[in-house]
Amino acid sequence: MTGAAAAGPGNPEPAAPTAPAHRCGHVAVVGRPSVGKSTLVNALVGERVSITSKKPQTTRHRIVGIANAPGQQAIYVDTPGFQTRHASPLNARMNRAVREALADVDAIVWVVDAARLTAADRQVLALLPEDRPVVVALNKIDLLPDKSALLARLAEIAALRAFAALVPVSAEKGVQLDHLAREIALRLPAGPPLYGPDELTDRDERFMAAEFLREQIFRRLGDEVPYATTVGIESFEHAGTSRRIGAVVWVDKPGQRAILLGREGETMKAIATEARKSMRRLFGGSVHLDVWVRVKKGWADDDASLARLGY
Ligand SMILES: Nc1nc2c(ncn2[C@@H]2O[C@H](COP(=O)(O)OP(=O)(O)OP(=O)(O)O)[C@@H](O)[C@H]2O)c(=O)[nH]1
Ligand SMILES: [Mg+2]
Repeated sequence: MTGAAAAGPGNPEPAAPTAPAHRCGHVAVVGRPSVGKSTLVNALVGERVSITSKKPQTTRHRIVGIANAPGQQAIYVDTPGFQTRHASPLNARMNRAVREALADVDAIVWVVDAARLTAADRQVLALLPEDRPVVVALNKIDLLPDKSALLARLAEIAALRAFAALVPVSAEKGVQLDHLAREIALRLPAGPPLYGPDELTDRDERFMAAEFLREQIFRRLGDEVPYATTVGIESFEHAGTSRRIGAVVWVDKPGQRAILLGREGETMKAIATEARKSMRRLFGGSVHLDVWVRVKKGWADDDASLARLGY
């Protein structure tokens, strides 16, 4: 007969497996465009490290956001929405950033819209390595009129693969994020923190300044100009707690420059004002921001030009 002998004097209880003293790992956040990946990373980090907008393909780079909790550090890797429809040099680079982010992470958060699962979602799932734990975040549950539909969606997704966990959340409203963070933490390996306690992202202030400008362009302008735009930082002076930043917004055509500037420069002024607020919040201290809009035809059309612009 097998079975453990009773614990007692001279027959000590076997040591229970102890939880590691500290956990730390990289967690890729992936999904099709606009499902709320960056909103989720910001909510988990507790600070806006990745820009967001209603328009698909807002995120163009791999961006790290760091979340510390007692005994653990989760290093979230936000990624561009995986593009399945339009082939362009920029999209190819963005998809490459997704594939590279997946290559060396300890766990994956696959973000889907709780309202629907599309062919594009399934294509993203097919990219996810089978040997890594995948936690599914069913996002935007605040928008579901009929909560019973969620049960059917959970069953539909659970049938696709053996997932580590499925968690309905609202990244925007902060619903069930603790639960999601706990499920993720269980999948982090033992290890010391890789970032200091005050670090929020792996990106520097120059990058964040350019991103906050791009965010306002995505949020404020119609369907053409944001996709024809990139931002470069020409100068960044840091003295004490104040920063003096010179930025150039590059567009593809003169007509787009006119739209960005707006009547008497009003549109650009509003964009710069809002972007500066985000910079002040993240950097602390004062920010003086000068922005110029310039035309560079075909900036997104070839690899050499994209590489020069930091893609
Ligand atoms: N109602 C609601 N809106 C959300 C939620 N999460 C994100 N959104 C909104 O969805 C839109 C897209 O969010 P993003 O975080 O930019 O999405 P993304 O997946 O990073 O998009 P790309 O970077 O373009 O792939 C934004 O307008 C967000 O405010 C949510 O939980 N509820
Ligand atoms: Mg994003």
